[in-house]
Amino acid sequence: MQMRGTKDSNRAVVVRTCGFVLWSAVRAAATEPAVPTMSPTNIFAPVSTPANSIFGLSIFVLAVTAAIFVVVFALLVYTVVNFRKRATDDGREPPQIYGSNQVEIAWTVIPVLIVVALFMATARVIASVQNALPKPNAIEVVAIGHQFWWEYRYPGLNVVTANELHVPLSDPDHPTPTFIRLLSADTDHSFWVPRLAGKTDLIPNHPNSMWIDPHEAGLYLGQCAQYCGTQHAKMLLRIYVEPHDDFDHWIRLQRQPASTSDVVDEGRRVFETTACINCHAVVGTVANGRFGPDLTHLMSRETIAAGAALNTPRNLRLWIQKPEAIKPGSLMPAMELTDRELDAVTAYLETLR
Ligand code: HEC
Ligand SMILES: [Cu+2]
Repeated sequence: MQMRGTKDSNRAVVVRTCGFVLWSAVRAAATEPAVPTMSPTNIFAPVSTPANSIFGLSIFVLAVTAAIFVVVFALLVYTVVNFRKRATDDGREPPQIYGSNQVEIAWTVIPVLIVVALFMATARVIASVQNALPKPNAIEVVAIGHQFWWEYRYPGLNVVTANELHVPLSDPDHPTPTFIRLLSADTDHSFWVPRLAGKTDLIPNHPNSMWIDPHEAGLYLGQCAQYCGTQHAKMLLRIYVEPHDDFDHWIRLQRQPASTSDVVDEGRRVFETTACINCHAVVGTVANGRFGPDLTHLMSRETIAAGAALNTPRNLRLWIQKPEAIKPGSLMPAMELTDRELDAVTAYLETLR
């Protein structure tokens, strides 16, 4: 009786626990947003022609290989079940059959045909993506990979920025694609924004190119896809696709010289008398370094350090004080500024809109 009682209460605990887990799961599912949030790097949601072609090809290859899997697995199961050892087995070797020309020709020719079909489909997609010529109204961008950030130049528009690339929306009827020339300042990097295009490497002394024609506005994320050093994982790609008016507005603002303000004189003095200016440019001032990101319109960016942190005053101050705290191994040194200097420089940078 005693034993039974313990068992029963044990069972009650188990039932209650299971119930709680189930109830929590149901509640979590019910409070899930109506539209499930999709991964911003979802390879199954292309919004640009090159990404679309690659998606179509992947589905085709998956379908063919899935069909092969089903046929082979079905034959395997049939054989295992049908020819298993039975109780009536007399221990003698079953009849040995070999050599059927028809069967052997079939299982040689069919796979060859399948491989040829996959090859042709792939070659067609590669050619259609690679041989597209820049249209006269295409936007031209030069992307330069640095350890561990991205430099973007718009040669035709006279704009230089870092880490956050802005491109116009491309209406399929009046396409305004963006052609990107890929260069590297140091080692190999790779440009990969899955929803917009395939992966293309940035190789020193070997210019590559790629293009995108996004037909949905939004922010598309990616990441350096080639190991390039310690902070490779925090070398993020952010592409802002904007309607034409917004894009033109952004370009206009980027072309303006750096704003000036007397209130932040002290910070500006610290910035301009420290090694900061050897590595950073602020157009219209003595700062013309090119080793690090252009800071002329730093405040127009949502993130700093290639997407490693949000561009808030606190993060900015922390970054200048100790880049290691946000991005260990980054090539920006800690400049050993005093607290007062840090506040002043941060206040100055905050005016670079
Ligand atoms: C030796 C060169 C060097 C010096 C000196 C230097 N920086 Fe940098 N800075 C860099 C590099 C490289 C990066 C990019 C780091 C990364 O994202 O991996 C950077 C990034 C930054 C960023 C973030 C920019 C962005 O858009 O992500 C700010 C802000 C910045 N530096 C401010 C300063 C200030 C202020 C000083 C002087 C106190 C300074 N830097 C001194 C090389 C330097
Ligand atoms: Cu990289």
